[in-house]
Amino acid sequence: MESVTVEIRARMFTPQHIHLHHDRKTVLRFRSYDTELHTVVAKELFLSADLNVGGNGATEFGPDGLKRVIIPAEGLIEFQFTPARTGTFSYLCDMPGHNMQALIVVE
Ligand SMILES: [Cu+2]
Repeated sequence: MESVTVEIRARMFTPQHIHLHHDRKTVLRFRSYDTELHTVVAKELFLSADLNVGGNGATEFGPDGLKRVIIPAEGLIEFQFTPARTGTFSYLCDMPGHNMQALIVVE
């Protein structure tokens, strides 16, 4: 099982690029140190057939399935999934005014 943590501080995802492996079970955590809400919108990741979302976030669903996960202030969310495709995928926080984006590289 691969385990990766992305930290959120001052409206920034750190690190900006993470590397995951195709077909390897993965736990991807987002830990926020900010005192405001953030979200994770990660379309490619959300398509994973075996996706499980844990932690203290709030999931929001649209017609196409999971739309975003809201991370509370100083919260932690966790995605368990198996990357099904290689490639470079961007994700973002879609809170108004937040200019937060980063990359997942699956090799
Ligand atoms: Cu944000």
